[in-house]
Amino acid sequence: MTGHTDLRPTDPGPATTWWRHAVVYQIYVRSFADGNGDGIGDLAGMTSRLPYLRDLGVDALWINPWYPSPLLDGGYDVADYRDVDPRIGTLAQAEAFIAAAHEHGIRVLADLVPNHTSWDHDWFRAALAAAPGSPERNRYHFADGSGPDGSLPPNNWTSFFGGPAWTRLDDGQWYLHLFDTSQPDLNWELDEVRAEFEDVLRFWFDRGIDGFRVDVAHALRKAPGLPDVEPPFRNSDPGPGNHPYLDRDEVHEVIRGWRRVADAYDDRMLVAEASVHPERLPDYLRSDEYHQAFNFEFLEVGWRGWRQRDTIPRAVERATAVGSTPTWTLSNHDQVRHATRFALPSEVDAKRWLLGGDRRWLDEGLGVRRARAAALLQLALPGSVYLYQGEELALPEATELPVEVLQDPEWERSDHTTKGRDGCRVPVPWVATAPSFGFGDTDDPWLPQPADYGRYAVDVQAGDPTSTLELHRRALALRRAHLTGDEEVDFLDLGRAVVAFRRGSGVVCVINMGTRPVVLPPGRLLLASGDGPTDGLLSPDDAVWLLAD
Ligand code: TEU
Ligand code: CA
Repeated sequence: MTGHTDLRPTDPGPATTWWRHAVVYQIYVRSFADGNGDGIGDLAGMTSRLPYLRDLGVDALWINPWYPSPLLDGGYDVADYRDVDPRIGTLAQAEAFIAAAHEHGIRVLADLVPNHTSWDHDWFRAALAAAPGSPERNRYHFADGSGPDGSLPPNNWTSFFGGPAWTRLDDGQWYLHLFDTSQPDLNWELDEVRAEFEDVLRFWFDRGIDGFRVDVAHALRKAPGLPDVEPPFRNSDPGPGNHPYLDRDEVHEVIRGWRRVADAYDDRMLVAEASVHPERLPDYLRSDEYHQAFNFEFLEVGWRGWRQRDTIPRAVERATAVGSTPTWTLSNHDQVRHATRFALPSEVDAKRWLLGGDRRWLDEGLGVRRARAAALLQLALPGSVYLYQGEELALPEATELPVEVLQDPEWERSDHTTKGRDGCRVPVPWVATAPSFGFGDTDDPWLPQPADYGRYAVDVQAGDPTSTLELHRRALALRRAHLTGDEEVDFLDLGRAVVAFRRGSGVVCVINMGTRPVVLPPGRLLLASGDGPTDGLLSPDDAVWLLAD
């Protein structure tokens, strides 16, 4: 590697706002850090770890729901949108946490869950106490059953977690829940519902929240009359448009209302969790709608270079065409951690494999190596990166959780055909030799950690230049200095399973997802995920950042 060109300095310019190229770190509150030793992560723990997050170099945090909740779906069953669950802390602590994060130069996104409430929410309790046809019931989707005696569900919709999307009450009526029975869907036809959520946004914006990740952003509006799902549509699959409950055009009216609320404040942002067809995603990013949306195609394609070569440039094009920036995510609290997905042969469905799959297929070392390479890929691309807690440690999935400890409603609702998502939600290891690996002063965290999680602990990795944590720290620092000043990217063709591109500053990223070494373009080595190139060749499962001649 020879030659030297000066890096162009970062100049964000006045029109550039922070979220366009942020690194956002996702905190799954219950599993991040436990401040009081009761086995559940909390605000005290999060606050104590702010220096760690600042040193890592992230720009913002996305906090999974912290609201009062019976926790029947990990807090995505919200009982009160204007408070904090007592197990997590108090509202005053949340405000103090937001302020402390700001002092560390870190912004904070909260999680908005508008499709459904918990069955413990005041509105749903009032609906249960009220009569069929009442205004209280009209805030949700209550309906009479079908069949001669109404004993069949009103339609054929199914829950994302398995089973019918309807539950029957003693008085004979049914209510709709696209997720768990404990998560009744709200009726977004009502102005009252819209006004309520706009007010919730203001409530948190007034307390300093910098934006929201919006849960199941594509499911709010349902077709009038709640018709059956019929071919070509399928349940839980948004399809090409006009699906009875997914990705309906009416949903965009709701979004515009939220955007007006956000725009009344300075510099706030909204990011959509909308699992829609990639070609429909730009509609969510119009200038009066979301600022950004998650790009799940990148996550789903995963370690398949020949496909990423197409999907990555298209994601860039789609986002930039509507004035947004692309986003990159490899893991979150709903997915098998990618260090484990990448450790399995690409044809294996990792989620299914968790339940009784052949353990010999797993190559943990390969998973770590690829996770490191993929980190350099996503952190070099233009746009924002959403990291999931533990990903900076190459933390693998907890693959051996005994079924007795599973908490995800998917396990029961799927009739035990999937283990669900608990394996990616196991508490983070901070200290290799402490109780619960330093998660908290407890031997009994809410989910058990694998016996060997200490190998990945923060204290083991910190200061070790070969660790995945230090790789992330260096990559984030280099990114901040050289990769966020503009959104330019030119894709290079270096082979069938190779993703390669040059950024405006002159930084070139190459990742080899194939099986043969790749000839690198000339340039000075800035960062390598593995041992770095030999004789100008990049090995399979490795990535580098070069400074082009
Ligand atoms: O997930 C929405 C979603 O699309 C799910 O179908 C997801 O793909 C599924 O959980 C995978 O098994 C969001 C949240 O991220 C998730 O944690 C919640 O359970 C869900 O909404 C309901 O609020
Ligand atoms: Ca706690």
